[in-house]
Amino acid sequence: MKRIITLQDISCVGRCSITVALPVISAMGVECGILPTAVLSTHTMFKTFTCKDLSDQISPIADAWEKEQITFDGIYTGYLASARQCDQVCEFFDRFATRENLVLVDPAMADNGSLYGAFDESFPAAMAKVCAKADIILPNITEAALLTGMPYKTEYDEAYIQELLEKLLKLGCKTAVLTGVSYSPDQLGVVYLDRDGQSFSYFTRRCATSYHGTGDLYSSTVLGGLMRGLSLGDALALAADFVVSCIDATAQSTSARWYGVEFESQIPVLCEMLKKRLMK
Ligand code: PXL
Repeated sequence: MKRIITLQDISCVGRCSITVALPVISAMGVECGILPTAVLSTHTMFKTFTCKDLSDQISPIADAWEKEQITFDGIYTGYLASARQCDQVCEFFDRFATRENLVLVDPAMADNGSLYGAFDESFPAAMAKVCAKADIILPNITEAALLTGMPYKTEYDEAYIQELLEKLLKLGCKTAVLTGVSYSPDQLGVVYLDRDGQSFSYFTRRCATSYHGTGDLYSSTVLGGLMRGLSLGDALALAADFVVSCIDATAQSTSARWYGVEFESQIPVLCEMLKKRLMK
């Protein structure tokens, strides 16, 4: 069984980061180790939250793993709490990334044109250094604009997306995947470009409501799919279909949108979708 390590926060309530990555990646048949970078009462979209920074734990934990010769088939990072943590994650890559394993970075820091509340304007430059060391990065359009210095647009054409992707590759990563791309009101999808000039896109119908945490759900599913041997295109498509199915399942719920999507009921659907793609 493949083993991955994910470095991101634990938001105790609110379905994001580790509370999404762990169940989803495990359900996909991949061992999911965690390195919690901070513990928050909830994610930062709640009005009141606590945050205990665990930066001082990253290096001793890494030391212990190195001594035990623990290795990972994948390293997956999400929300990081500070610029210092971005530097620590870069050091972690230097120690644990190899030619054989996969480094996937979701630069979870912004959406809908603005940075998350906990960050200041210097943060994207720190996250860009993390992206530089990745095999695959998965920003949304807001994050891509902040990482590249390009303007953020809500109305755009294929040339804008292509330019964003090319500038993302210039950060140093091998493959850039843009999420939340839409060329028509009823569709939403992903587009990728890699260093060899290969590209791919996949679109689903656009759901009426958006929920917090779907980015984390998406990235976790992509990583799980890749670890199970799917091609990047198949993993991206599987993750998109799964997120749509989770949003559909949540649409009847009266729970507020910032509690995330009810992915729990869709885990059997995910396993079925994965099985079908593996048999293709
Ligand atoms: O879903 C991304 C995320 C993860 N962790 C924390 C967050 C957010 C987004 O707001 O606040 C703590």
